[in-house]
Amino acid sequence: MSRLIVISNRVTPPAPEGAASQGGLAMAISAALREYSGIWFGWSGQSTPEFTGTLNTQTVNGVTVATMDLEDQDIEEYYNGYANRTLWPLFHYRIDLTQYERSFGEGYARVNARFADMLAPLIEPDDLIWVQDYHLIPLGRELRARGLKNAMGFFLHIPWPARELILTLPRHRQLVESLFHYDVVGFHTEEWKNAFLSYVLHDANGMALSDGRATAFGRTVLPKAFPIGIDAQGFAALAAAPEAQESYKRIIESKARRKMLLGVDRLDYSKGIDERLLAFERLLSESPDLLREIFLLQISTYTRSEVEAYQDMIARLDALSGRINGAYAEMDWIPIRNVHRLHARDELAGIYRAADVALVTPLRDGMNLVAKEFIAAQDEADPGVLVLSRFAGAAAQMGDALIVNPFSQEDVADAMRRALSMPIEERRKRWRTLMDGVERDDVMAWRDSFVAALKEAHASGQKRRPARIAAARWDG
Ligand code: GDG
Repeated sequence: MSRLIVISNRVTPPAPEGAASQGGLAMAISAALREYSGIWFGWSGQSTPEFTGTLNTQTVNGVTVATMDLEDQDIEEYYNGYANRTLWPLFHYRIDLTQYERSFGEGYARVNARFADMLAPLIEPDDLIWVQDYHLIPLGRELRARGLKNAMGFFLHIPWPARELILTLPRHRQLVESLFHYDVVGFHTEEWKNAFLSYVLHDANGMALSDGRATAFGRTVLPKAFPIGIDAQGFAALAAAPEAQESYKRIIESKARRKMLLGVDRLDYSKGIDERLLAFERLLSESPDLLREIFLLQISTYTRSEVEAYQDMIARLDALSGRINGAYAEMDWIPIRNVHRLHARDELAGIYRAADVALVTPLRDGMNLVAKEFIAAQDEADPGVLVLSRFAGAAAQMGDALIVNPFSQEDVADAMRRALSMPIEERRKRWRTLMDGVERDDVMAWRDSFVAALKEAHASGQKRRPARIAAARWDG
């Protein structure tokens, strides 16, 4: 069997079940690699004064991880710069927050070349190469330039933006052209795939072929939707396990028979947390009967706190929840519990299970795994209700949630009211359909369908690759 080589920006070695360190992507990659022997390659998360080119290799829980440290300038320009100050806001429709600096583009190109230099010697001819996410779009091109002819796929975990937005990026052509060095380019949804095709057709003079492939820049690629899932059975078992029972019981006790609405997000402007709090405030002001009867537990964990947009957001969120609490709290009731602490995974599973309503209301989100985890964690006899933004990739699969427009406070407040009073039969019926989907389209299905498409696209051998690939420039 071919080895699977997975490359992502950060590598977090597979942690024991229930550990806090594993986010959605890390869980997905660990699951993918456990089946296939292979390597998970990427940045260690550590900095070094000068790049040494040293590779650290270890095998944890049957998965071999190979990491390298990056120097401070790399981290600033590539990670905090091009990835988190340019591509992340732009791809989440926030051109108001997007910074276009030439030095960021240079750092992005330099680090992608470093990844390729370190990785290329580890690759064997039969290996399947699977590159993850927006940090590493040019990596396939860099590997091809070093002579690799392997099956090579790329998966984008965030939305692909409308063409009007991507045109604001200096050197957008180079970015898109890089994607044509892969055999397969995966997106979470048809919507993101179609946005990519729209650029290819209108701005790259390309064509969509009847078999699903697209051609442009003299190359052919298969763009395809592969909606990511979670380890549904594993998560459901975790939520029912004794460790999760502890947090479940603590919440049930502290609810004091009130109903709990729950938000769980990485603290990020794309997640629509401010807008959610404002919608909750609206609910409180419009429904006096609900005062003292409900509360919102908002868990927002810090990420990327080096970037100014995130520091501003933390201050805004704390001020907003403080203001709402100040206006509505009573001596024995607080409407918003604003929590920034990171919870262990089993603790989180228990919290999901104790919630009556989950508010997953991002303004733009590639997929959103919290929506799926919430469903998997429910007690089927008494399941909670999912309120889900139509701008999350998950909405394409989870039509039995209460779908809302997160930009409309009225819409979200109405959905909260409806969720809080939904009869048990309707809750069970909606949950059953949602759970069937979460179980069917789980993370194993995601991995298997991507790997199968990659093998097939590569074997079809239609691609004509030039013998030499000129170095790309990213300093626009
Ligand atoms: C990107 C895309 C796409 C959160 N708080 C805690 C904690 N979490 C975990 C959740 C979930 C993960 O973090 C967040 O995953 P999301 O999918 O919601 O969002 P992103 O991190 O933005 O992920 C997204 C995803 O990639 C996969 O393709 O769905 O659209 O933006 O798993 O549970 N985990 C623990 N403690 C916490 O306090 N242990």
